[in-house]
Amino acid sequence: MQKTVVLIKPDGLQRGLVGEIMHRFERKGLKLIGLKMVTMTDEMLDNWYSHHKEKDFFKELKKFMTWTPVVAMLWEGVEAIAAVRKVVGITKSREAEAGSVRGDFGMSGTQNIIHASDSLESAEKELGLIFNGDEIYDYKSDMDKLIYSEEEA
Ligand code: FUP
Repeated sequence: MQKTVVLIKPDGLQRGLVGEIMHRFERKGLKLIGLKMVTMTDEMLDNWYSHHKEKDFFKELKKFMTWTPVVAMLWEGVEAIAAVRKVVGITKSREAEAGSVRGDFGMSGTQNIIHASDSLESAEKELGLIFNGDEIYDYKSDMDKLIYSEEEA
């Protein structure tokens, strides 16, 4: 099973969307294995968004991401990284598909409510930046029997 990191960004937290967003992942059939609030630091953000360091929006992005704490979640499931990205929607919220979190709740390409890991590499990196080993919960959910066939699970 894959693990993937989701952040509810400062706009999502302040707009009271935390419960709504978590509910969507729960109903999708993903398993919550980590959850905390985090104040992102300059250092974390330089690392997190290292691929955007040279972009002209980088300073604004960092300011936005430190506006308030974020809610960090770790979700687990079969091919969870791609599945979660579909729930999240594309970067520019006003063009994101209706039914996705960004498509349903946002208009901005910067203040876009939510982050989700986009590859195995980024999931591993982001997990390491946010969660300590003892904050990741390994438990058996009987729900998996309802969500997946035996072969898939
Ligand atoms: P995503 O994976 O959809 O979050 O998108 P990216 O990794 O490309 O971008 C990370 C974050 O940078 C976005 F969520 C918001 C910010 N960003 C901008 O502010 N302007 C841009 O043109 C592109 C990204």
